[in-house]
Amino acid sequence: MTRTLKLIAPIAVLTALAVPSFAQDADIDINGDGMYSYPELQAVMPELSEDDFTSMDTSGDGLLDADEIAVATEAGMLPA
Ligand SMILES: [Ca+2]
Repeated sequence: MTRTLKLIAPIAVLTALAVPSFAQDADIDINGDGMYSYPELQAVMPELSEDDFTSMDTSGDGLLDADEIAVATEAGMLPA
């Protein structure tokens, strides 16, 4: 193992532990609640319209949970 890998490996483990079991992207989920809000998504997808978000938010609670994210990703509305 190279010196660089020895440094990176523990960080990778910590990152894996910090991610919820449904593995949302921490770069999008700014507040770490495991769900994507419209502002969080729009920060990384500026072209995302509120209508697009609403169509992905099937429960209508204003947040995309793991199931809604999975469905939207399958449908190609969110990057995998
Ligand atoms: Ca929702």
